[in-house]
Amino acid sequence: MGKFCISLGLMVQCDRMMLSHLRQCLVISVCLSLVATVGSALGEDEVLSRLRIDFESVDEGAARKLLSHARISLAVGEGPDGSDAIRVDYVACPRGSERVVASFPLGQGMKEATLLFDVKFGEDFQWTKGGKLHGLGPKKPITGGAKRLPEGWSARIMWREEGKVQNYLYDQDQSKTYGIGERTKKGVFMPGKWHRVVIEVKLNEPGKKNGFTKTRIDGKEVAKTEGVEFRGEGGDETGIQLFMFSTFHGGHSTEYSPVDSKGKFTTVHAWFDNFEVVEGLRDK
Ligand SMILES: [Ca+2]
Repeated sequence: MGKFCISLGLMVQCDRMMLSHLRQCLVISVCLSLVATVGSALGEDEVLSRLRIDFESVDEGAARKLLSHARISLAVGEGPDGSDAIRVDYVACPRGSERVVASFPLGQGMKEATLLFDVKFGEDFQWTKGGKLHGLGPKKPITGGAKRLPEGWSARIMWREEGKVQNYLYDQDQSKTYGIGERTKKGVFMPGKWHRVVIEVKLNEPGKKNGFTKTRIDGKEVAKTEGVEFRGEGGDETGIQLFMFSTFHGGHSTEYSPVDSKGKFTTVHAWFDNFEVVEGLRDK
C-alpha cells in the first residue's frame, strides 16, 4: 500500500510536470508563430528589400543619380500603371549604342538575390544582334570581356534578335572572352508592350560549380543557367553587392547598331520603372 501511494504520488507529480512542460511548449510555439508572421509581413516590404526605384520621388537617391545621366530622362505618367518612369535613349555608335550604365551598392554581400523591373521597348525599337539589360554583381564586377578574377563576376541579361532573351553571365571560365548563358529560341520581348522582368541569382559556394541564374518574363521562366561558378573565392566582397543598371546595344561592331531606313545610325528608346532588389530568391 505504501509503495502504491508513493508510485501514485510520483505519477501525479509527473503529470503536473508534463502539463507545465506542455504549457511552456504552447507559449513558445505561439510566440514563434507570431514572430514568423511579423517577419514575413515585414519581409515583403521592408526587411528583404535592398533597393527600390519607382521614380515617384526624383529629387534624391538612386532616381536622381539615374536622371543625371545624359541619356536618361523622366517619362511623366508613362509607367506601366500610369505613374512616372524613365526613358533611355539608345544612340547608335560603331560598337552598338552608347553605354548607359550606373552602379548602386546594395550593402552586405548576399548569396541569393532577385532583381525585378518593368521594361517597355519603343514601337520602333531595333533588336539588331542584341544588347544588354540590367543585372547584379559583386563589389567589383567583371564585364566587357575583361580578364576573369576570383572575386569578380556579373549576372545580367541581354535582348537578342527578334526580342529573344539571354542570360549573360561572367563566370570563372578563363577560356571564354565574353559572357555565357542560355537564350530563348523565340522572341519574348514585344515592341510597345510593358514586360515584368525577374532575375534570380544564386551564387556558387567557392570551389563549386553550383550557382544559377533564372530569368522570368511576365511570370514565365524563359532562361535558366545552372552549374555556374560565378566566384572563385569567398568573402563579403564576392557576394551580391551591386545593382548594375546597364543597357546598350552591343556587342562591339556595327551589326549591333540601330540604323534608319537609309542605313544611317539612329536613336531608339526603352522605358523602365519599378526597379527592386530583394534578398533571396523570389518568383513574382
Ligand atoms: Ca513609377
